[in-house]
Amino acid sequence: MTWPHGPCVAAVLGALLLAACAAPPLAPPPLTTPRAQPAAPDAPFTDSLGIRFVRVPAGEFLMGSDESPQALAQAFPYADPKRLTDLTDERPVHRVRITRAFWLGATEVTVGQFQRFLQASGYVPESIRDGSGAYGFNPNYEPSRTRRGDLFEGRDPRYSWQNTGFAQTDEHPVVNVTWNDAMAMAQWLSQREGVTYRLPTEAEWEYAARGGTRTRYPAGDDPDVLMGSANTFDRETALRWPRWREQAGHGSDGAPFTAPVGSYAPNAFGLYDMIGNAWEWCADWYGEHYYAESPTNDPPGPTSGNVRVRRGGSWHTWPLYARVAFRNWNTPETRYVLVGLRLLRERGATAQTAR
Ligand SMILES: [Ca+2]
Ligand SMILES: [Ca+2]
Repeated sequence: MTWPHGPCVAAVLGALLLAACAAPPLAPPPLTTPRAQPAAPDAPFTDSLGIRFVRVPAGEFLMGSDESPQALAQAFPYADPKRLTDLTDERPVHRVRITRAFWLGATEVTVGQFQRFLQASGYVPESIRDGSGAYGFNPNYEPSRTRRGDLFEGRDPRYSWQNTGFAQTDEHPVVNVTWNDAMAMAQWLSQREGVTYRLPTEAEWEYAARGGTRTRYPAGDDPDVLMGSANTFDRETALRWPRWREQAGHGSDGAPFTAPVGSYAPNAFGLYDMIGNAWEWCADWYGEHYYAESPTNDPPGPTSGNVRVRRGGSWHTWPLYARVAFRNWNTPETRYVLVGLRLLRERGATAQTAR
């Protein structure tokens, strides 16, 4: 489950010296030999940290949702009616044009990729740098006995990107990372590889997640489609949070906590886990009324704000909030056990840097 607000709790870039390798002079190729060209410039590739990127083409889509509270109540009978009327920031549905193709991480950034970033850059994540830690799962923790009533134990210095309280391999999505951490990773990669890495805008994120669909989820309208297509709050997860078992998906999706990235089928663009697993930070400031004033072409989000957008839901998100149009946000220094990131790499990457 996820509250619309989530926890609102309060970049240093490392330097990398790349050794320049002086290549021996090459003889000019014979005239009959074509110049070396990437065989398929738009084919997926893997960057220097091992992040696999796929090409998302330019295009148009209808952003947002105008479903009525009545329609939502039919699909989500256990939802609090008040919450169904609170979703006005998804309106109006409006046409958005993504004018440039871009590369997007096929998966969320993994624990292993984030660790390689830290090792190569010297960057220290915010939860460690400020000493206050992050959030984690403790089976003995009881939310109702705490002042905040938060779903997870924290903040606590024992928790960080390295310790969530449940098992995380190098292939699981990194969580407990702040928006500032995400930006630091993107900026460091940009410097290292000479091309722009960044977070997707909210519009780019929804366009990529929909993959041409207009349904509640990329796999369809019925909340039950989540059980085979995404890692959300299922019956297994609800065993640990029985208070919200009625909100859970109708079955098991195979993962009570995070799942290794790419465990479920990709969408039409070849992107995995856009819905569920870990929330994904977006570049934008959050604007509740932004959709009414959004430009059509490449909307960048509001010019100022207090909180940053996150999208897609997580392993702990109820089906209502795992809808592709749902919007959520947190302060840039928030670190939470449900929130990770996915990176965007702008086009212009050369074959030499793409491996
Ligand atoms: Ca699950
Ligand atoms: Ca996700």
